[in-house]
Amino acid sequence: MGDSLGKTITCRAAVAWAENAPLSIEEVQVEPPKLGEVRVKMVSSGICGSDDHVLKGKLLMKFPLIPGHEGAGIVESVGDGVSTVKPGDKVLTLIVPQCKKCDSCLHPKGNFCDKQDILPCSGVMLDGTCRFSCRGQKVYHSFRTSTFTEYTVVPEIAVVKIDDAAPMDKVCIISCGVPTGYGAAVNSAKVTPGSTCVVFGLGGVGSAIVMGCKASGASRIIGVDINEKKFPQAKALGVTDCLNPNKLKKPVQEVVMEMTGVGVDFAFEAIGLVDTMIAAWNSCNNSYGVCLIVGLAPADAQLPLEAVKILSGKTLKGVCLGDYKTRDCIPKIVTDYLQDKINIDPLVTHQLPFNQLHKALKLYHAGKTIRCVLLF
Ligand code: COD
Ligand code: ZN
Repeated sequence: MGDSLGKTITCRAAVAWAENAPLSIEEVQVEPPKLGEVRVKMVSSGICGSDDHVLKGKLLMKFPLIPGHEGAGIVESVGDGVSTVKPGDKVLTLIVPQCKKCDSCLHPKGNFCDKQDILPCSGVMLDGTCRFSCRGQKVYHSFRTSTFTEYTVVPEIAVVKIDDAAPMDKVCIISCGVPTGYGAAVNSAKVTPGSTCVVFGLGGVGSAIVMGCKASGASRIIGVDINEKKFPQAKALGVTDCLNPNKLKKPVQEVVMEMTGVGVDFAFEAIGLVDTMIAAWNSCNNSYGVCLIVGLAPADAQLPLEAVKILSGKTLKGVCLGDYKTRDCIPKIVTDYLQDKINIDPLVTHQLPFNQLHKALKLYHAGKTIRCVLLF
């Protein structure tokens, strides 16, 4: 620690120079943290579907940038005014911060803090500047987290201390995938015992949704994915019926309706596509069904629904990070994991050293991973 204090650190990071360009591992400069900021030495980072959206340019982010948001690390140093974490603390980075001051943070039900950098993405820290540079050029942040780097700088409000006993090679997924999915089921939808559920998308987030539905006592969990390689793992987590929309003779929502007779109690969309959002909505029971949109749609997409159908009583709800107030709730999920109240291990299917990032992305794109964790 000591030596780097207050100085710029040169380290390795993955830089996306442009959308759809391959990531390149570069030497980057990481400035010291400014007022209210924290510099973190990364230990692990998951590869989340949202990172893929970023790299494909679906979120209108500024390039070059350092991607990644699902991170676990150790605080290297803190800027002035930082009081909630100190050097040496184990922390998770938070794509949705908790400033504890904005309307959303102060409202009992809100969690989408005003200070998030998702909608829209500025790519800069809260003071409007960047902490990264590479080859003399400014490099933008993604979601003010940027975890595909040996060191990153994040706002204090976007980082939280976790239990000292946390296994750092796995808990990074509790930074995003686990609360996003598991939380959508147990905290946001509050899936009820004996209920029927459908989960669109069986990636890392969809799998965590399945775990949450199962933990809540759902009696039937229908899993939908176009990649059948996801089915065995999904079944192991609690999916009772698997559907591949590409192999069905009818639209998937019609098949779900036939299977259940009345439509599901809870439908979850964890892909981020308009068509699957509509299919999830139309899979719900008309009277009491609840449809949760977990996936982030492309920046300019519209969601057309038959307006008349909303009258019958069903609910459409968006949810980000499981509706959890992140700094208050995420450390508790880590503690629950340490106490065997939730098992995230089946979600971490692959672990690779950071310098094998390209292999990790290949595995992700081949649909072979639930979560691949990069280790620094
Ligand atoms: N029909 C069915 N399944 C599909 C289709 C389709 N047309 N297209 C893709 N799929 C499947 C894929 O085969 C894959 O199994 C799955 O959908 C997507 O999984 P991953 O592993 O690529 O992605 P995840 O699970 O890591 O993330 C998915 C999200 C949509 C949740 C994520 O990308 C997202 O949009 N997150 C934003 C929402 C949010 O709350 N974010 C918080 C921080 S990420
Ligand atoms: Zn994520």
